[in-house]
Amino acid sequence: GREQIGPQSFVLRGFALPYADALLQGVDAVAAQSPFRHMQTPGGYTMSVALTNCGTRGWTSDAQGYRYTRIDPLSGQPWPDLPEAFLRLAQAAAADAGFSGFTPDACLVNRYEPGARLSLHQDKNERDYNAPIVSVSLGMPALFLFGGHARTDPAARVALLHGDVVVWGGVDRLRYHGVMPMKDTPHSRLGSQRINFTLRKAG
Ligand code: MD5
Ligand code: FE
Repeated sequence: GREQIGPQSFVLRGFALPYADALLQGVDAVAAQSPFRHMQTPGGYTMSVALTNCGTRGWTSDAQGYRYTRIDPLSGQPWPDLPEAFLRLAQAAAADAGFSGFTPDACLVNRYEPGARLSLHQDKNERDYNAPIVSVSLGMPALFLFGGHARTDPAARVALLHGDVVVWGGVDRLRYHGVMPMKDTPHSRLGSQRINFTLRKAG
């Protein structure tokens, strides 16, 4: 089913389930080339979420700030190619939510272990806010926080489960959002981890 959580945001429950095997193979292939790592924030903290990227651009954080790069600073090589299954899923989900012709060039892959969280933030490092962002959740369930356009606006809580896909676009694209600290509710396939990857048009 398709749940509307904002004027231009939709949860597509279970949309990724038919692709799950291919998606997890893709995550493994990406991580073999560009391993998951805990990045530093500009404020001097270490992120509790581990991340990697694929596509022609990848999101990175260090003492200098947040930005997209073509080279993985850990491997010194370009980020791995976007797996075919990621692209097909993203385009199908975007079209389902009313955004046809989505051409992502970046994919940020987050890995959550118990206790990991993502504090409220906006995604503002992409060049073009007209393109949507497609998010795919695999493994342990998460409580997603969906806020407003001001940090202090109240946030709705949305449970995101294995196989759920969310599409954010238009007026919802710059809303504050985050992920509550992860509980340890092991998943049959992925154990005590949650993988979330987001397809974006960054360049
Ligand atoms: C996650 N990741 O569950 C989330 C899913 C991130 C991040 O937030 O930046 O890696 S993506 C949620 C998202 C993206 C873009 C816009 C909005 C939400 N939004 O307007 O609420 O690991
Ligand atoms: Fe975000």
